[in-house]
Amino acid sequence: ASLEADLRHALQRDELRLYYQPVVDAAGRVTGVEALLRWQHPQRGLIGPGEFVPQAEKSGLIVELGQWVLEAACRQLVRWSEDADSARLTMAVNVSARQFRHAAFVDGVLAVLDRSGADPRLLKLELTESMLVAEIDEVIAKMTTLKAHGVGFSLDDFGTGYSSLSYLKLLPIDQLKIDRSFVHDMLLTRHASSIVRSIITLASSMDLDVVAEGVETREQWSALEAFGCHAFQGYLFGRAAPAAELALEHGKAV
Ligand code: G
Ligand code: G
Ligand code: MN
Ligand code: NA
Repeated sequence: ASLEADLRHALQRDELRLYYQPVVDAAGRVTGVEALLRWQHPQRGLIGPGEFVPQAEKSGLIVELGQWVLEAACRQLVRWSEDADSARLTMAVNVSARQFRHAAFVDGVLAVLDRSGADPRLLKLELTESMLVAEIDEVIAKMTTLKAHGVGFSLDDFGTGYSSLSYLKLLPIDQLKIDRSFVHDMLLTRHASSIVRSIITLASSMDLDVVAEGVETREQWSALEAFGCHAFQGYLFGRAAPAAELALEHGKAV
């Protein structure tokens, strides 16, 4: 069967899974997670999003798939809210371009929040720069409606796209996520190091939070900290894992 047909069945057969990667503060305490989609394929085993999200974008199935991700993420938020140790954890959810542009996107997010009872202030939607440049008025309108309900927005993979600073100013963004390619190179090249420093300075001057992605070493962690970054994600702190395997006590040091 084609991947497309398989993926459609995956939704019906409940083969999709959310894995969660921790986001930590300066002390290495978990403050939230990013939800990362996986497909538990009956024959092929665990499949990463790189192998099926682009295809789902092309076919339009991403709309349904993205809605499933939001549902599952919000249900998990509610489960965590029932335990004092995990009650304030934030949940970042990746949103694809086609999903965001869909006319029913805002209503879909609000419906999931309503049905699940999840706290909208704990939900952060990750958008990428490239999806925000076209039809900017509509983009701003959608973001503004969701923000009015408390939902936050991050710009994912920041620095790799095309966004101009004037767009950045127009968009009601809360957070920039420094792309992991810059973090990877920041102690190897001055070029990457100055890009990282510039993003942190930019975020600070625009009153945006900043998260460094792909932190793999203590040296990167310290350098980022010295530049003024106080939120981190990466293998140093933990890989994405099913909820049951995460050590998520709020305040637990790495
Ligand atoms: O988990 P992994 O590191 O393999 O993720 C690879 C890419 O897939 C990342 O760029 C991530 O943004 C994307 N991705 C992961 N989960 C989702 C999801 O639920 N929806 C969308 N649209 N993209 C996702
Ligand atoms: O594009 P996005 O940030 O949504 O994708 C997250 C991706 O980054 C996932 O595929 C995840 O597995 C990967 N990732 C997370 N932490 C690290 C890390 O420390 N190093 C590397 N190389 N990849 C990471
Ligand atoms: Mn992301
Ligand atoms: Na990213």
